Amino acid sequence: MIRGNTIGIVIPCHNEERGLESLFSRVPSSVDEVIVVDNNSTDQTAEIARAHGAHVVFEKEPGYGRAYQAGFRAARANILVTMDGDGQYPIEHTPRLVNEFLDRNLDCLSGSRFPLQGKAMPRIRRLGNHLLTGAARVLFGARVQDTQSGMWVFRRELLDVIRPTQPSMPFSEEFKLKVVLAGGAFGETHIPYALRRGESTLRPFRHGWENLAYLVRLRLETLGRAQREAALPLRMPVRDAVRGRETVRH
Ligand SMILES: Nc1nc2c(ncn2[C@@H]2O[C@H](COP(=O)(O)OP(=O)(O)OP(=O)(O)O)[C@@H](O)[C@H]2O)c(=O)[nH]1
Ligand SMILES: [Mg+2]
Repeated sequence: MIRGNTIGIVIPCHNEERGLESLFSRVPSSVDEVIVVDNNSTDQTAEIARAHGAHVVFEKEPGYGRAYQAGFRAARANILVTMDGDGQYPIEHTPRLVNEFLDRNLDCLSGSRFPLQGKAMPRIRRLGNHLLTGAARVLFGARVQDTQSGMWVFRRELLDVIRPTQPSMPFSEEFKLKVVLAGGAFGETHIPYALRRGESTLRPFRHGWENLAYLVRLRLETLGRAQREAALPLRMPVRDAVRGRETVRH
């Protein structure tokens, strides 16, 4: 619990037994629930998560976005924090991020990994990340440093407003850009990024193209006002809707 808010961490996992061990050794005491989504794992992901007191949810269909949707459905906390199961994100920074999220009165606070410290990200991925974030800036005019970060903070009710739908890797950029497109208050704060534990299943070129194609599609879908309303049916001052005040349609 932080300043009257219950805190939940949602972690999508496909074979992350090694990363989970590292994460669970650093969970802050102010975290009320940890939801681990076991996405078709063939290792001890679910057993390890359960042994550490996590709520384990299963999702059969592969996909990063699908795994998050299953985890969000199960979450009960007021404020949710996302992160990968591979131990790369600083779970111990959760209270700092939540406090900053509250202090800055944001709808979504994302942890930016840039500028990077150390060698946690190979050069090709660094380039891919910068290209994708550059494309998002050009296409949407969004002031964002790291569209691909896996660690962000928001109130659970925000989901009813932005309704993310991407089943796979574009889920992360979709989430952040839909907050911006819906007129929400989006902010970033720097986070350290560590080396991955366990094997990566990310295919930089395939996932890079998939993410870029999604950015272009989302831009086309939201070009005109009518299209934007169709893509974001609850376009609003996000903060009013999230805080339970009357939702205003533009
Ligand atoms: N790639 C992938 N990851 C999934 C899937 N379902 C859940 N995940 C989890 O989603 C998180 C993000 O995936 P990662 O493979 O770490 O992606 P990344 O951080 O961009 O790339 P890495 O450098 O490999 O860590 C991890 O915790 C995965 O275990 C899936 O279907 N595919
Ligand atoms: Mg990762």
